[in-house]
Amino acid sequence: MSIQWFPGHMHKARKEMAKVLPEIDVILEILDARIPWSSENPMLSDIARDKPVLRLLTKSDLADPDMTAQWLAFFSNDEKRDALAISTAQPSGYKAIPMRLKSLVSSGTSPRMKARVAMVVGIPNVGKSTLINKLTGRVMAKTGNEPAITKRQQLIKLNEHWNLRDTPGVLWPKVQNPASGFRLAATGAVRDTAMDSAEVATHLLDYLCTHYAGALQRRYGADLPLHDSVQTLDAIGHRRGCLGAGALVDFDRAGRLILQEFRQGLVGEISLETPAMREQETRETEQRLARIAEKREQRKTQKTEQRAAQRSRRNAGKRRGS
Ligand SMILES: Nc1nc2c(ncn2[C@@H]2O[C@H](COP(=O)(O)OP(=O)(O)O)[C@@H](O)[C@H]2O)c(=O)[nH]1
Ligand SMILES: [Mg+2]
Repeated sequence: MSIQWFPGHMHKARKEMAKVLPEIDVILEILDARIPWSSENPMLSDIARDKPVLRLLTKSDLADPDMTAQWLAFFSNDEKRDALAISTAQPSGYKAIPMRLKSLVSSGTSPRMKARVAMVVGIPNVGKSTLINKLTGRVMAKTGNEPAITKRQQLIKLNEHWNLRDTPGVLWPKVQNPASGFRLAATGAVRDTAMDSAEVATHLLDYLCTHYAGALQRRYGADLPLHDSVQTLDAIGHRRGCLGAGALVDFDRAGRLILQEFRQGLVGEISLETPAMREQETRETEQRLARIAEKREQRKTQKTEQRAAQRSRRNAGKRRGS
């Protein structure tokens, strides 16, 4: 199943989110520990400005523990923001959630009669249903390795002080940023059938050859070529027998094999983003947008000047003619 995000869907999701926000005490923002930047929904931070947020880095069993530690430090930088790594492989992370929720809202409030509400927010397939099921110890929400199968839920009781609420509507990831698009495809967050497996795999290999060369060589052979990702893919295809006509490597099959092994964690504990990359890409995007705005401004000024020049030529012509 593939999901596409259209402006109409995005507008509707934003409206639904804005409607429920006043009743929410804490946002539980679920991010993929391997891509905490690209798996963010870009609208959330501007509409939920003053809400306390507990960020949960899911699937941390698949991520690089050093990078996860960097992200946790990056995300827990003030009293309204906290972050925790969780994974189905380690229940201790889930168990810490109620305490963390409590400390995010405890400052200066008197005991309440009503239970508080934490809203579980995240892009499709990031692990929202799995989290809800783990927290409640029951199967409340369907899970699956396919996006958007969560049934609309109302409130689910976590304990006597807290209720959980699922995301209203479907949230999109950073689809506008091309580099994010490839990372989302590599992790399986978006299953865009229009995206070529070999291309996604070579993008992934570009990153792995530079940052996780050891892990690649352990998996696919110590003499694996690492200087050019197309050659790396070719070599892996040969070694794994992903061959097509004329005993040549079938790049599509080789690409699918690598993506599958990466998603299952067979290549190793790997993260595709760091806080430094987030800063840099944000800066680059801002600079790009600023340059576009500047060009637009320049064109507007040029047009105004051209029109004024035409007008004065016309007026001069009229004066000569009269
Ligand atoms: N390896 C790993 N897989 C997970 C973890 N949490 C969820 N998943 C898998 O991710 C997929 C999507 O999970 P789901 O809860 O349905 O995501 P949702 O669409 O956000 O509700 C499922 O195949 C889950 O088994 C985790 O901590 N580790
Ligand atoms: Mg779900």
